[in-house]
Amino acid sequence: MDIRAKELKNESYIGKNVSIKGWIHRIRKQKEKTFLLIRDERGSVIQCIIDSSETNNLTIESSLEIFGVLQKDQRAPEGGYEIKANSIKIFNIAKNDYPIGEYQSLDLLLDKRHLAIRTRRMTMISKIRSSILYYSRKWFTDNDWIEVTAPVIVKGSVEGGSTLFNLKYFEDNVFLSQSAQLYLEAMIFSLGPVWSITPSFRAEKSRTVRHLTEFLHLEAEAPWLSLDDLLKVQEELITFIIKHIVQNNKLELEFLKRDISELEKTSSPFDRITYEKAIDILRNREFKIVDKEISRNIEYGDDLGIESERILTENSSKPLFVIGYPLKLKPFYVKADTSKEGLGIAADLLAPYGFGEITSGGLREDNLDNLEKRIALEGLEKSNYDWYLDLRRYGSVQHGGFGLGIERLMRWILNINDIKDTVPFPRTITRVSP
Ligand code: AMO
Repeated sequence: MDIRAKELKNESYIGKNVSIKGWIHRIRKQKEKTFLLIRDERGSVIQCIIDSSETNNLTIESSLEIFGVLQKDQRAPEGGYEIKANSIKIFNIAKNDYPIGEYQSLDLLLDKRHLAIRTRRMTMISKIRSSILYYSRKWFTDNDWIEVTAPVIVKGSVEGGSTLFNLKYFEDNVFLSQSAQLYLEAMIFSLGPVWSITPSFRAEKSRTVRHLTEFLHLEAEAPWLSLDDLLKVQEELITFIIKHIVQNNKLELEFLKRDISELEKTSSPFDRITYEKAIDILRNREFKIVDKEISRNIEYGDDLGIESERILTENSSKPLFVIGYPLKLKPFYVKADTSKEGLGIAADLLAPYGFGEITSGGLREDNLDNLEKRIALEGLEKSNYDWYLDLRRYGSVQHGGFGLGIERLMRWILNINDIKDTVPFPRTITRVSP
């Protein structure tokens, strides 16, 4: 009987002939007996005991199939089950210099990422990543949003020129997409509420624990909604994802030592404050920013950054919407709030416990003249946005959407500090390999 370790650890198999395929995760040789910890293809482990005479050439990460009888022994790790082996079939004897061990520098683990992803921690993280994608898709499908895809090779910037990656495209110069938003906006006219999940690219020059140069971007856009509707969509989506992760990924969360009670506090509605209130809180805390190499108190008009966002949510257990940023801090497409001079109808969502921004969104400028002015004001090349302006020329309607960084969401859900750990092959300013 060939099944995975997790299913094998079951009373009903005790005394039966079983087999397991996998890799040698750990090996402990004694004179007569050798204890192998076998890791199966899903990252579960089971101890196998085998005569030492059979194991002379076995090395860490060798792949094999073990045949034997399942027995119970309290001393066996992770559940007290083990296989008393009577024969093995070898697929590959690994070279004996496997570079990943218990204590490694972070750099080596990243250099050898193609092997380091075999660690059980990375397996658990990847399984939760898969669940997050699954439940995102499920929420949108259940709520009648249509999944679309947008091109990644584009002519115009969405989120400002400073983080654009140039790409030589035959005789032309084009960019890697920073966001699918403008294309999603085009699709709401024939599909209504749409969403997509695509990689976005940002030439982020700073090294931080929350920036990648390539990240997975979940984006949604819908016609005729208000900012409040949009915040509700985000609340529902995120609470749905978390509720199901807590229910269905218990093993992984436990392995990662995630405090589930913290996640269970995520419920709608999330907290909300205005941008002005956020600045007031920070001013009361005498929060300083460095501006042209001079440190000064934060003021209205300043952007929020990693540290200020951390302060705003470090003691909260619920996510926090910061609403109504100054237009000058936001890209050209943000709709101006006619009731509040200089402010945009936009909101960022900050994760609790200081994890910082995980989504950004709002209503889009739907008036052609205003949008043309904003494009000119930002010094953008109008011809690259002519197609986008058509959306305002032909049947423009109030609409809005948001973008959520999957890796940012994972940092919070998994309580992981460094965003690189949320993705199997991270891309940063200094790393494009493996
Ligand atoms: P923004 O640029 O704020 O807005 O991005 C949206 C969300 O994407 C994530 N994110 C990142 N994640 C990892 N590494 C990065 N370098 C990175 N940059 C952004 C964050 C962020 O909240 N089009 C707008 C959204 C909209 O209004 O619909 C946009 O892209 O989680």
